[in-house]
Amino acid sequence: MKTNTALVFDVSAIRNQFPILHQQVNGKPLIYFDNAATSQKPLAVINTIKDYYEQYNSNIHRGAHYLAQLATERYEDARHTIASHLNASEQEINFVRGTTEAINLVATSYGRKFVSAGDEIIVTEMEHHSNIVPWQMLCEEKGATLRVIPITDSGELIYEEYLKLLSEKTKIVSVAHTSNALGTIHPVKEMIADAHKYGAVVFVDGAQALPHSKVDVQDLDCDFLGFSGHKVFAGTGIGVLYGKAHLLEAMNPYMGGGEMIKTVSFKGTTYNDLPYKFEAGTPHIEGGISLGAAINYINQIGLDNISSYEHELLRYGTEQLASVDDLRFVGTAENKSSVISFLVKNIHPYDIGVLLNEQGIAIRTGHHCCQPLMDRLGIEGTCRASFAFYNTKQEIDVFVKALQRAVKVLS
Ligand code: C6P
Repeated sequence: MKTNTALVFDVSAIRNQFPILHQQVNGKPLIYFDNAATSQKPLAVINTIKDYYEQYNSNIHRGAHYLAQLATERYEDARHTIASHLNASEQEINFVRGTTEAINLVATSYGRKFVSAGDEIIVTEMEHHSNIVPWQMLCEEKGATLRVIPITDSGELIYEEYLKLLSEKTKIVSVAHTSNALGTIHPVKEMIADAHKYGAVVFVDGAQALPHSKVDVQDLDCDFLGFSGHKVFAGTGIGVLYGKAHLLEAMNPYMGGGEMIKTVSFKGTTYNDLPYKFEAGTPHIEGGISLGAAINYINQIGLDNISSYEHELLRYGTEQLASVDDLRFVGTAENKSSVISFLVKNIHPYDIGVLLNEQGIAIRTGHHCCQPLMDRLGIEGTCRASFAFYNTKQEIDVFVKALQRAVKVLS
């Protein structure tokens, strides 16, 4: 069936940009449905990393020579690309290792300074561990309290409960834009506006949003946002913390070292301007440059095209999986991204994962680093298929047949 999206979206041309997809696993063509864990990399990213090491590897910001200047220019160009992509300014874009580090940075540098005993921090019941544990650590240190927004059985926030939790005591609200385990897209813009009524700052965990949709930090009016490069078609070990400049200015540095200082003496040290204040030491140079390349790549395809194509994959995948006997979807929120979590009968998700792998299909099984969510749902884990724009309906057909075979063997 040709949809308007299919007309503008040449998936086979796109797949040709991803060399890893063209291989056999266990004698079958690889079907990669583990994109929420990490996405595959296009040639635009692979070649950027290769070019860096072949042509201009050098340390940045501190060299008079040609290679250092070129590497610095490319690194700062990438920051510019990311800033424009998020509708932020360059000084608000801090390179970090990933979402986990972005959250820890804010919990440490903002939290230690601005959260005190008796204050409250709000998260949701379906957060990734990395959006729970840093706040728990902060609460423990400061004598603050972590509050949790409950969810419905279908995996949506109970908004009235969120409103009840908000108060003058609320200092930070930290919420995933999109749940990695269920795919639920939260009403973050509304949540931010409500938190701001009480003077709280809001951290948006953008790990599962950036690969699939346009995120505009000014439109959201979020105070902080973090995301991971490896989920957005760049390499591992690089990510971004966005913060409003006046908040970043008010925060203490996260790590001390080279690059984050203006002057150092034994009498005292002065810190560098944003964003360097939060970038101590030699950074992940080719990581940052390749993240810029990845963002340019997805913008060339167009995030609106990506969203509507993936939405169709989600619709089709959900429809096809519904035909599998005794399959139960976990997370059926109205507003979802291209993640499908499910269970079949009483079969352990891991066993399904192993049998699918034998047929060349990569899905993820387990608690997806969301143990409190699994506890709330009364399950140990799920099978999770997560799609990217290089996946196809044909792959979904093969996956559903393979799942049926696996279920037969395991029943
Ligand atoms: N989720 C998944 O399979 P890092 O590890 O820092 O790149 O990202 C952590 C993280 C934070 N928030 C959300 C919503 C996430 O999905 C993740 C990573 C992977 O779902 C690995 S558990």
